[in-house]
Amino acid sequence: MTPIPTTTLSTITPARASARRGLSRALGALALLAAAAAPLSAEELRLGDLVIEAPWVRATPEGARVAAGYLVVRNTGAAADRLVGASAEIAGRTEIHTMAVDDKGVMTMRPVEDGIAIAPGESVALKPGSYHLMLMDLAAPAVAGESVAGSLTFETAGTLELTFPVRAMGGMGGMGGSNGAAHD
Ligand SMILES: [Cu+2]
Repeated sequence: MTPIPTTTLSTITPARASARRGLSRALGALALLAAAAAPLSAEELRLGDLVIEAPWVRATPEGARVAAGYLVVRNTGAAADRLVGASAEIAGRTEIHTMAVDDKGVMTMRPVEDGIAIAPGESVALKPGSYHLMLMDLAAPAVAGESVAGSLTFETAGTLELTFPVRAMGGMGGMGGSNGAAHD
């Protein structure tokens, strides 16, 4: 007679290990949920690979003809882009300006020719004393505490509609006081 083989049933139940994996998966999912639930800043906006942060417009005195707008653009992509245009509801037209010291040592501002380049991985700040949006031919003042609807247009990413909170900030940076004297 052939001997009956003794079958060894030493299979280890994987239940315990699988339970542990399940728990860590659940914890991971919870962490993801928590991250997703954290609200983005109301003043941070995304357009393709670009992140637009902290847009604002400086409040203008009564009768002012121009106002300045500021923001930061961060390029999280692998290709360069350019800020080439902007608009604001209170302005007849909006230009992109740069400030520089001329050969007489006077701080002046002028429109940038080909927009502002934003290299991949870099961010560019439009800020007092530097690049800024120039809201021209104002139809209404920029009032602190209110906001101004507008748009930004980028060469590659396209156009983003956004609102600029209006803030009364000090006159430093060459844009206060005789606000707009350098413009016609
Ligand atoms: Cu300007």
